[in-house]
Amino acid sequence: MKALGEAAGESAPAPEAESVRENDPASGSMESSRENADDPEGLIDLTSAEYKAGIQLQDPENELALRAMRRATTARIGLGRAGNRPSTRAMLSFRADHAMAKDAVMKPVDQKFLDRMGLHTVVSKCGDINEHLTRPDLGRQLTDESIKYIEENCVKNPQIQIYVSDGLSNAAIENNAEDLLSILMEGLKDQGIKLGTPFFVKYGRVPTMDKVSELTGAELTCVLIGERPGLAASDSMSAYITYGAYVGISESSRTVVSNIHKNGIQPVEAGAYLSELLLKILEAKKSGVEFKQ
Ligand code: B12
Repeated sequence: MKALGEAAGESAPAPEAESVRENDPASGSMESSRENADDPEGLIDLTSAEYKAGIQLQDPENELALRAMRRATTARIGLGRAGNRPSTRAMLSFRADHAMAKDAVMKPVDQKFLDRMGLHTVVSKCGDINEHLTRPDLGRQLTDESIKYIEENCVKNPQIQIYVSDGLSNAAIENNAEDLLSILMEGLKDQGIKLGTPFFVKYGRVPTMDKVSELTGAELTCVLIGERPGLAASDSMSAYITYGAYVGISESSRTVVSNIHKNGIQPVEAGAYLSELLLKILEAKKSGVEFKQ
């Protein structure tokens, strides 16, 4: 009761307000919750990196060590508990991440985004998102109409064919492809590389690139594709690269650069790295396990 009285007093600061977690969005203090409830602009984004870097445990034995551990991993550690249940904050954060992951898979890539990028859409043999999720074999094949489009409209026999595909995360494409693709294409053009016509494959899987390679006659093919979302990142994109790809080529012939997103490899940085990597693979005339970086 004494502590309560002091905390409520006008001159005495509340013990919670003096703690090092005063400005920590993840501190879980009643003070910050109240502030946010009054000010909708100040609502905490439970999925943000800033929130996740904070700690939620009320009285950690070694706060510095716990902070260091939380910064070192995206795993859900040091969440605390309410009795034998997760705290409300931990539960809400989990559900928010899960919702982001579901949205990333289920929502289609925004057509406005594709228009802005100037990417024409071709489609795999999957008729809808449920078929895309349950029939990876159909996701690896293109419809006759898509094949015709590529044959009639795309640059033939490029040295490098780059294209974009939703894969398993539309958010990955919307958040990363624009920055990366422009840097990558510019970098390769500057080196005098003959580039293929970029386009977008809806409901695509990684090995769809083998068909694209056959259709365009590309020496080297690179797909920017959405990774299966997890609870740490729902908008992570990968670049899969195959030299001399054909339908049925072994997976070990691919090189992959994964985890391209705002809290992983930054898309601009990945664009610069990839343009160098593609040139090296082109020169070596091999990709995947045979290619030594
Ligand atoms: C799902 C997954 C798998 C699944 C793929 C099956 C499937 N369709 O779901 C399984 C369990 C088989 C798998 C196996 C392996 N994987 Co894996 N996998 C992933 C994961 C979690 C998501 C991939 C994804 O979303 N792809 C996009 C969708 C649209 O592709 P898809 O067409 O449905 O599926 C294809 C790709 O997933 C691809 N694939 C999956 N893993 C790998 C790894 C390599 C090196 C290559 C070339 C291709 C590849 O194979 C699938 C079939 O064609 C990523 C993590 C990440 N952050 O990306 C790791 C990841 C890509 N895998 C990795 C590794 C190391 C492997 C293995 C080499 C592990 C091993 N030692 O055996 C094998 C290689 C498999 C292969 N195809 O050659 C690493 C690659 C690291 C790197 N930069 O080289 C990653 C990044 C995980 C990690 N952080 O270490 N994987």
